[in-house]
Amino acid sequence: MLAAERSLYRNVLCVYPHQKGAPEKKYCPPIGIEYIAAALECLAEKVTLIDMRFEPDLDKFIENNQVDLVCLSVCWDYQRDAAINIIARIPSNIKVIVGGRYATTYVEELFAAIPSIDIIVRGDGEESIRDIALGLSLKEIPGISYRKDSIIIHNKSRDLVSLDDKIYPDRKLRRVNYRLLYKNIDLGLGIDFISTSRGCPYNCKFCSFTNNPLGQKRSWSARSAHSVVEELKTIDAEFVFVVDDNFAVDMKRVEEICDLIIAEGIKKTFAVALRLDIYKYPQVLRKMFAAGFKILSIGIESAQDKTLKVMEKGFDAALAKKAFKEIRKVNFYIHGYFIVGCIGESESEMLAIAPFAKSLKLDSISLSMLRTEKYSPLNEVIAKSKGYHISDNDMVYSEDYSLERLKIIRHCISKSYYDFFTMLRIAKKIFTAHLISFPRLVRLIYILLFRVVISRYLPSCNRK
Ligand code: B12
Repeated sequence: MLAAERSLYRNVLCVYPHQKGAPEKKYCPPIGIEYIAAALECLAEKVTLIDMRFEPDLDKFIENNQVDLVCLSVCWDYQRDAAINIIARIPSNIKVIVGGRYATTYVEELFAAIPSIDIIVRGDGEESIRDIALGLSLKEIPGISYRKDSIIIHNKSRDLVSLDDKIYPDRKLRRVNYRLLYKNIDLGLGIDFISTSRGCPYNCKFCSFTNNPLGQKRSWSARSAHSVVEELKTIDAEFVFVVDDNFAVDMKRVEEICDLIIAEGIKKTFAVALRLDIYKYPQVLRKMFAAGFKILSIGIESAQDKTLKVMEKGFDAALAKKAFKEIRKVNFYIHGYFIVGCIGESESEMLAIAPFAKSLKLDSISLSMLRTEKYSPLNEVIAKSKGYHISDNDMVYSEDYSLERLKIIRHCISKSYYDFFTMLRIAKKIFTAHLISFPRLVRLIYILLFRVVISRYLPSCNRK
């Protein structure tokens, strides 16, 4: 920070909004707003970070702290109502800035629903919040929408810049220890998120990884290996979920990260999402495993070559088999993503997911319904496909397969995949891949057996 750089705002409250009843995942640290807090930290005198899932009473922070700026993150649709209620209680002399994926997609709607929002930051927020805090004239700041008198001004979108190696969440601002939960039962494991890159250079038709929520094409951009490992050193949790859309684009960077982790003696278990193309780099795979990258999530999407072709996935079923044969030579826990209801697929073609996933010898799978977004390239495919429609909540269905029918098919695939032997394999893999340390594993088994099983069969034990 230059000595002259001071925020217009002295005392900032960064808030992850929540209200009772919203279907939140309490084990997920809100790193979006933490990035904003990190960008403001070197400019303002005081930055306080509140996760309302754990500290629901925001009033006390506003009353006692002489706050002059409140920043709220609205990432999911279910945070909208919380944001409305929270902002209504914020005194009008305090500036209110909102950002996040939902806010970016529904700018007009949020301004209309919440008269006291001053500014909405669209897309990535670090640069824009910094410009606002430094007092740049609003009309000069790209990527924001704001109220002027009674009209809403939308500035042009911000060009997507390379990631800043210096800005990442400051764990010292956290007032919460995030823990892995199963149905709100603490499984005894610390969890954290890290974002090492944004975007994906591929152009799969069903996916919006190459776009930000504004539909802007985003090229893959990454932090240096050194910056990633510096951040890792500030993380206590032993389980780290890398939130990158595609972690393994630049193999040299992946190797550098692994080398640094090993050299620094950092011992954690990482989960990453990447493409199956990684099979071409056996030495990188071995190094990743040695550095703790033990859980790989890989999108396969469909068992049908025709679908993989239309979706422009870049591989067919035969190549997927070859790739997983190679990847499985290292003892990773492999999670596969599939989509139920891909365009043009019949019920039997969808049901083929379970045997196909078994033939790939995946450890676990998740089955999403096909869904689109305002700027997804999938919209173009749907428009050309007769009989296909988009529901109010952006799910794709057809005249042959309603959403209800697709959910039943999904249930059948899941039931057929997760049989006794698959569950046994999962348990064995957790053990043999050392996904968690032995004492933690014993503790986990204890918690699962005594707390989960007993609370399920003896519900009265849980009653207050
Ligand atoms: C962790 C995660 C989850 C977690 C949930 C987290 C939670 N709290 O609920 C789990 C695994 C449960 C999950 C589930 C789902 N997810 Co998800 N998930 C993610 C993931 C991997 C990371 C999110 C993250 O931390 N990003 C990193 C931070 C830094 O980015 P950010 O939050 O957007 O913050 C930036 C800006 O938004 C902005 N900003 C944010 N807040 C604020 C506030 C202010 C004041 C300002 C100025 C700026 C600002 O600045 C930040 C820094 O630049 C993203 C992919 C990704 N790489 O982002 C997908 C993603 C968010 N998920 C997605 C989807 C579709 C889903 C599901 C619907 C999938 C499904 N089929 O079921 C479900 C829905 C779950 C739900 N909550 O309802 C999509 C959302 C698409 C969209 N535009 O809405 C994403 C983007 C993946 C993708 N590209 O398709 N998900």
